[in-house]
Order: sequence, then C-alpha cells, then structure tokens
Amino acid sequence: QEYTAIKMEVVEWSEAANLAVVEKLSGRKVFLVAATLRPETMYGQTNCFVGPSLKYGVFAMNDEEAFVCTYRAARNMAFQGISKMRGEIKQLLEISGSALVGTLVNAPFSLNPQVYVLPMDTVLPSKGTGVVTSVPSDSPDDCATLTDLVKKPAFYKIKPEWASFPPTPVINTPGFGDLIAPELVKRMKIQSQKDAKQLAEAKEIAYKEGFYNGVMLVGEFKGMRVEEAKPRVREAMIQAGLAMAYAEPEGLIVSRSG
Ligand code: ZZB
Repeated sequence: QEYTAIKMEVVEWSEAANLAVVEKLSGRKVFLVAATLRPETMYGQTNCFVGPSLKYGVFAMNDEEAFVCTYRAARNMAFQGISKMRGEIKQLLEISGSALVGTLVNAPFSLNPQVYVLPMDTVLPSKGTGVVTSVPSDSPDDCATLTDLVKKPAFYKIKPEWASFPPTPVINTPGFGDLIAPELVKRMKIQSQKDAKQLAEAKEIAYKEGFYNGVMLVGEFKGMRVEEAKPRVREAMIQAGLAMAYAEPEGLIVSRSG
C-alpha cells in the first residue's frame, strides 16, 4: 500500500503526555504522523485518532524532528529514507495512546487548522502508523466514532470540546451530496464504531463514489474531479513539507509467501 504520511505537529501536549515527554525531546519539533489513502480529503480534518490501548513511541528522525507512531511504522520509515540514518531507529520514549488523547496538533491543509487527538477503539496496530487523521465528512469510520465520543465523553475520558468540530463538506458526489459519510451512516443505520460489517461496506462505497464520481468543493483544486485532484493535493502537501510517501511492505511479504 502506498500511503501519504501526514505530519501533524504537536502544538500543545495533553496533561498526561506533557510530564513524560518534554525534557526528552532535546528541542525537537514533534509530529504525530498519520497514514492516509485520501490526501484529497485533508481539508476536512476535524481531529486525529489514536488507539487508546496501543503503545506508541516518539522517534528521532534527525536532530530537529521526532515522529509519534508505532514502532513498526518507525522501522518501516527507517528503511524508506525518511529518517536520517538508514535502518537506524532512535526511540526517545514510549507513550500510551491514552496519554496522547487531548494533545492539540496542526492539521495540514484543513479548514480547522488545529485539532485534538481523540481515542478510536478500532485503530489497528498492524496498519499504517497507528495514527489516523479523521475526516468525518468522507470516512464512515471517523463519522461513527466521533458520534460515539460526542454521546459519551465521560466514558471515553475526553473533554466534549475536543470533539466539537462538525464534519465540513469537502467532496460532492451526485448520489450522496456534500457529506457522504454521515449520509451513509444514516442510510445504513450504523449505530457505533463497533458496527464493523456495515462500516466496511460503507467505506467501500465511500471510496468508490468519492474517487470516480466526486468533485472537490474546497481548496486549491475546487471544481476538479477527485480522480484528478488526488495526486495534485498529495504533491502539494509533499512539496510544502507537510507530508511524505510511506509504503507498507507487509502486503508484499504476505503475497510473496502466500
Ligand atoms: C483519512 C481518510 C479520509 C481516510 C477518508 C479514509 C477516508 P484501508 O482502506 O482499510 O486500508 N487508517 C489508517 N491507518 C489505520 C489503522 N492503523 N487502523 C485503522 N484505520 C486506519 O484504510 C485506509 C484508511 O484507514 C486510511 O485513510 C485511514 O483513514 C484509516 F475520507 O485517512 B483514511 C472511505 C474512506 N475514506
């Protein structure tokens, strides 16, 4: 899988993270790095998700920057020329997903320039970076999870204001309007992030509709078909130093041995 890895710079650490983190960074800027297949939707980011029970590391990429992601992703990055020393992983510290919740980060290209880190129970440690940027307008999983969080902030141990950014229109499709994910959640009667089967189906529909029939509603490529805008947004983010290509080797290994 060829992902786009989005650099979400930490603006203010959560209380829980602050104690553990700051002195070990040696002045480095820190970024939560989110792997996405939909760079063209970045205008609609409303928050960032981590798995609350997952383990993350803060990894030095060079003398100036450190990335927050899973160890597995840091290792992949070390072999893709993203870190300074090829193959070398320098972990500054370990931090739990739950401690990252409440951290304020920059959301590159988003209409919400700064967003909060929130918990998502379905984040897989085996995919991407373990950090997911959330676009509830176009991702049914993000939409369903945010609805859960808004309903039960105390249960999820968040402050309501961290989950208060509504979905914003990014892409229009003829069949589903300007907010395809909330529309699918409604039509398919999806109740929560736990409705895995319906969410997988909704994701499939949202991917296809968005890619083949979608038109950009915002940003530099407003009015352009998604199919054409997607690589352009990606390139613009990479050129701006806000993103990089990130490949997932696991799929290859599986298909070779199997
Ligand atoms: C932003 C975004 C906007 C995404 C959208 C999707 C959509 P796939 O297709 O199953 O490979 N993701 C990334 N890493 C993880 C993880 N470790 N655990 C759970 N989810 C993860 O999924 C790729 C997408 O799943 C990624 O692209 C990311 O969410 C999420 F409008 O980034 B995406 C219709 C989907 N729309």
